Amino acid sequence: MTRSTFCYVVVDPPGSEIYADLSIISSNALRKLHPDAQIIWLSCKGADEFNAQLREELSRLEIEVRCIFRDKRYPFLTSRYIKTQIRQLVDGDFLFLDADTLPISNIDHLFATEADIALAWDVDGEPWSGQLSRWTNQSTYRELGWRHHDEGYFNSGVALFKDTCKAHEVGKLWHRSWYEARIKCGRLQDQPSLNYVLSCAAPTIEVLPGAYNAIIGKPEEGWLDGARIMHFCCSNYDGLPQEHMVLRKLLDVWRRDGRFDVDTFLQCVETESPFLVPS
Ligand SMILES: [Mn+2]
Repeated sequence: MTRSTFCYVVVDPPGSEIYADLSIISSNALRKLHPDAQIIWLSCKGADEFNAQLREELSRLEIEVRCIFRDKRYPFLTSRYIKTQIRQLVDGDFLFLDADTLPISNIDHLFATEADIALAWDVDGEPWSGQLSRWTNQSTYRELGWRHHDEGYFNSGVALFKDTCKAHEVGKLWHRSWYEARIKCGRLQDQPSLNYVLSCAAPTIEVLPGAYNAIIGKPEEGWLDGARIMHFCCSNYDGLPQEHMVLRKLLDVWRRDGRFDVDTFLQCVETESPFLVPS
């Protein structure tokens, strides 16, 4: 049996390692749930350029770091530049995970899908944040004459790409369309272009239950039932998980002690709740 492959794009603002820290936490969770998985970080630096604490953990967790190109000046742009090319940069089937995700259950079965791509819906309905609302992306769609999938708008924080012709076509078009939106509308986000491409390239899509991309703060009920991958959407909070969240404690302990707080993680696995259990 082949090993499952999981990928992150890790690009930090100058002087910060917030996304590296979040990615190391998510990767630690993955390693607990998937001891044999291949974990790849795509970055704008090599493994030896992270701080000593991260370097040690990268090596302990056997994470492969690939430096795609070196440019630390425009982190938001660079991370999307890499993320939108991910299908071309990684071989075989893989699951992409945002740095601010936390898997809390083995998810190997996702790879068995017959579809080209698997991903979950984004927030639907009323706009409530710049990144997540379909509504706030409408100007980009209008300006470029784009449309999105008839049934809704997907979140790109958890996305399975199979090694199929159609998935590769989506990958190429995604990067090209993202580039077009950047040049013509100054739009740097990767979700508008991905949603456009999913509607026009028409890959087969497995719509994952929301539990595989349990977006914390989602205003709908039921989003955490049987959660398997939590998505804390930290970019809405300047990169930092909110105080009362499990991910914040995992981050604080990692930064303070240089270790993955297994007890807090296991509590989260057990309770399927993003909130810290009161002590
Ligand atoms: Mn995210």
